[in-house]
Amino acid sequence: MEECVFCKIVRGELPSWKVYEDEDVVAFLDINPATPGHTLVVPKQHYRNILDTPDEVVAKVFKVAKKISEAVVKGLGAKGVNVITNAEGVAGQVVFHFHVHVVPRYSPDELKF
Ligand code: DGP
Repeated sequence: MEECVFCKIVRGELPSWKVYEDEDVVAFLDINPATPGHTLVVPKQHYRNILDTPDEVVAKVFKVAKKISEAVVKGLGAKGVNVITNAEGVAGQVVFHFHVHVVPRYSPDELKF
C-alpha cells in the first residue's frame, strides 16, 4: 500500500506525533483533532477497515486504544473518551487503513481549545 497515508506514517515516510508503538500497532495524534489529545490507533499492517481486519489484529488495536484511553484520563485530565472506528465512506471513513479514534472528552469549562 505505497500510497496509503497511514502506511507512510508507519514506515516513517511522513511525520507524525507518535504516542505509542509496539511491533504490531502504532498510535499518533490526529492531524485534525476533535479535542486535545485525539489519538489514532493503527495496525502496522494495512487493512482497509475493521470489516476486513483479522480478529486478533482488531483485539490488539483495541487493547492499545484502552491504554491510550487510560493515559488521556490520567495524563490529560479528560473526564471520559469516545473510542470509535469508521468503516467505509457512508460511515465517515476518509483514510482507508483501519484505525480507531480515541477522543478525550473534557468538562466544558476545562476545554479552552
Ligand atoms: P476517518 O474519518 O475515521 O477515516 O478519520 C481519519 C482521520 O485521520 C481524520 O481524523 C484525520 C486523520 N488524518 C488524516 N491524514 C492524516 C495525517 O497525515 N496525519 C495524521 N496525524 N492524521 C491524519
